[in-house]
Amino acid sequence: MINLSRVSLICSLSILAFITYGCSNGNANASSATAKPVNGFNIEDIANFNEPWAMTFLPGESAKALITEKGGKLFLFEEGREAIQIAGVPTVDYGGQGGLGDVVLSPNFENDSIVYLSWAEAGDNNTRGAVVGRAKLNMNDSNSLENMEIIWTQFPKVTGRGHYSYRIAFSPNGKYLFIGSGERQKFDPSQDMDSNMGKIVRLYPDGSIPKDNPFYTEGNAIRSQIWSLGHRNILGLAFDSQGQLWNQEMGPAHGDEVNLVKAKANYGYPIVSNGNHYNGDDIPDHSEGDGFEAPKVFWNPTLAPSGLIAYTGDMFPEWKGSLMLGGLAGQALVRLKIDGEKLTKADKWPMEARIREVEQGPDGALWLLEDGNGGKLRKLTPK
Ligand SMILES: [Ca+2]
Ligand SMILES: [Ca+2]
Repeated sequence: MINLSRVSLICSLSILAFITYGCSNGNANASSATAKPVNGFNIEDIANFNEPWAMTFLPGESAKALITEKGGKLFLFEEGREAIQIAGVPTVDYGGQGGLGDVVLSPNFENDSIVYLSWAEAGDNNTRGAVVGRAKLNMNDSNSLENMEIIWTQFPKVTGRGHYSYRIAFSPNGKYLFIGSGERQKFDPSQDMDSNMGKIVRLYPDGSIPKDNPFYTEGNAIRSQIWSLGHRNILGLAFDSQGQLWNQEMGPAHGDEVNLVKAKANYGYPIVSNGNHYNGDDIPDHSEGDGFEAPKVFWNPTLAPSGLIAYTGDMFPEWKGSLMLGGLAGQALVRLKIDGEKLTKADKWPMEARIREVEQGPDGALWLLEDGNGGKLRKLTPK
């Protein structure tokens, strides 16, 4: 359901596109771009998407990216051009928090053209679960995905449509694939070693399991995947330039976290959290010596974080080496400063919209995707 007043505002400079496309399918209309300075940077509105969820830039100097829409569409976006819909996306179980999720490139994309996607897959008896698949992106004679193969499945499939997480990140050397697997709003799976829910898993790019994973010797197909546990709803996963893996996750009522992810570490959910249950029931806060890894930063009240990158560009020199993430409920862009294993809150810019995804363009510009119908693709450059 599109909120017409909001969409007409967003599309005020591209009425024709609104009529033709419902202002949703990657309406990359250069004439609609507006630049207004906000807190030290200019923001240009570049295009609109329908419930955009994730974005990743392609190699090269032009701003060319793949963008997912939660309803199940994948677009090839190029600045100044109409976005092209990519065929061959698998059927997704759309609803609640699920549908089509993350998109990332193979570490060897320039040679193998392989793209990784995550989505919600329906199971039997009204159950569903996240999966990760990979396919070849053909941009030559067709714009389509070929030979899609599922390489990872969330286990078990459960009822409900929340907390899939399904964020994907490759290690800097390209050797390992990390997947954030949410606890599906079922609480206990985060501590249950016979489920890969509420975990971060570590695989090889083909989905096979590295023998040096921390629980590999327990000889169980699920345990052997697990890298870290005690997570809730992981909506951002990124390596920094020192090779450290960070995740952000939504806490229960407040207590959103950014964690430095380490092998075998237990991040405590649902036993400890700096938030509490939505029904008001207390969850003890993280405390020294409780046996759980405490977050490096947390938010109370909530930010409802979404998206996560480590900024490496030259366009905003003062952001170099920082984590950048969005806020959904918090409607903000956030910068966190990394100092070794320490993390501190540096900046929080109000964006007056739910921010779903953050990415760095090839020239170092920062790109944001807003959440929801007609969600704007916005480009930030220095003032
Ligand atoms: Ca991304
Ligand atoms: Ca608490």
